[in-house]
Amino acid sequence: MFKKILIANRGEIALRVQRACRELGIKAVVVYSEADREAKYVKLADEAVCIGPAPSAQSYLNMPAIISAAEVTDAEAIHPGYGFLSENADFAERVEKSGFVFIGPTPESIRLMGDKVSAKQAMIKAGVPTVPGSDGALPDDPAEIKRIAKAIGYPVIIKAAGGGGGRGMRVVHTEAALLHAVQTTKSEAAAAFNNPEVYMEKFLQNPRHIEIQVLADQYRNAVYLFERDCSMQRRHQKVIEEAPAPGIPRRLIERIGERCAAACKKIGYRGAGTFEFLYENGEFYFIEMNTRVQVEHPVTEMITGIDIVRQQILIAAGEKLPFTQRQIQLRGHAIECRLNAEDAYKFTPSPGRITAWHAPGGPGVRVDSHVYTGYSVPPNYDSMIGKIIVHGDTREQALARMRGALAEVVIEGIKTNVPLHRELMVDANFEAGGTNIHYLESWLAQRERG
Ligand code: MV4
Repeated sequence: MFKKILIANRGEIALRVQRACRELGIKAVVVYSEADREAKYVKLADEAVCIGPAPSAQSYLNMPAIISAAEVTDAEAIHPGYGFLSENADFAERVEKSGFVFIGPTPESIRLMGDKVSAKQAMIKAGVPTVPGSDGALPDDPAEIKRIAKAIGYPVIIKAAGGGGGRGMRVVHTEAALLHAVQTTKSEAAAAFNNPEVYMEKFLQNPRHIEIQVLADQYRNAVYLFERDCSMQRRHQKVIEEAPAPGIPRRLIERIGERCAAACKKIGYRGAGTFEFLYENGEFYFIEMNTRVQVEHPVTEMITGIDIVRQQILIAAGEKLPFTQRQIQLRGHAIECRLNAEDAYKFTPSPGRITAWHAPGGPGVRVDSHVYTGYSVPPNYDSMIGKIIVHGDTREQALARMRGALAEVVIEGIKTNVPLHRELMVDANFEAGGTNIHYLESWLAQRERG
């Protein structure tokens, strides 16, 4: 097993990875920017190395600085967390070329999934259902583009191969608007991702966002850890996640889960991963794969009892998965509310000093956060300051526990989205379960109108 790991991230995930290290008897080195000098995970770490000024480009995205920090501290492996360099294939490659273990998939897997056209083609080959669309990237010939759209049927969506997570997409409703939309998406993609390739899909109007968590080792063993429903989002930022997904038959989850695990084996995937699907009218359609640990991973940890970050580390150290699919049991229901330092309804960031922080507690309540009373939320990074995750035997119990946790939590000095969560947890449609990806935005618009 590793003796020392470097954590190339910040915030709550830096603390989460440290906790997994501590449990495994591994020393944790953190890197931090000048803006994070006073952060809790910096104080708690075994060693801490300042890697640059506040802007991410000069710190958490600074590959040479991070690799140097691993060299000077004698770390053996690097955990990238989520965001920042976590899905950067070049970083994974440089980490390994420098003699460290990258705690994640191979650079080849990251690259395969980073290009959404090659990801989709790999999934089709592996038998994972995808959204009907163009076979690979769109050709240049306008007549052919029109033919493809007509065959798919309007509305269609044009997506950049280099995009993902909602970046570089455009919906097209009519043939009259098609070619201009393709051209615009291509030029934007060339500028943003240095890759002008685009592809086309049938545009699904009211899907849910359901994702499947997987774990795979380097010996072609792979399992799925069920699903998460991440439909409650605004502008591609998830707000609430839960598992299991309300109302989806378990046999459908088993079928799609088996396909995901089989795909992992087929492509030689290793580590934790997430298959993102749109779910509409009882069907799953693959859209993207994330090759990192995700913000919402605790929801899955709560319903399976499996520590996903611990497994990432064990897999990277060359261990075999310690369980088979049939040993993985779904137990109860979990819900996560992301806590953001922002205005609850206007969503404007609200960095600054937290003058009071009281975390909720009690049975089935977990809080993953790096903040404390007196901590200053820096303005330089994502506004997420933590997550409340609850577990219950049933969805009703989990909901009751989340309502209780949100009633208990105290965060003063900055604005947070706690009031939004309190409202959503008593919303009749959320309570009923199964709302789609548009629900929150229309709920907010409705609320605005009064
Ligand atoms: C779609 C779609 C409808 N039809 N693809 C947005 C993020 C990126 N991961 C894929 N996205 C979408 N792709 C087809 N063919 C609707 C979305 C979408 C969405 C997906 C998941 C979660 C939230 C979303 C919000 C708006 C649009």
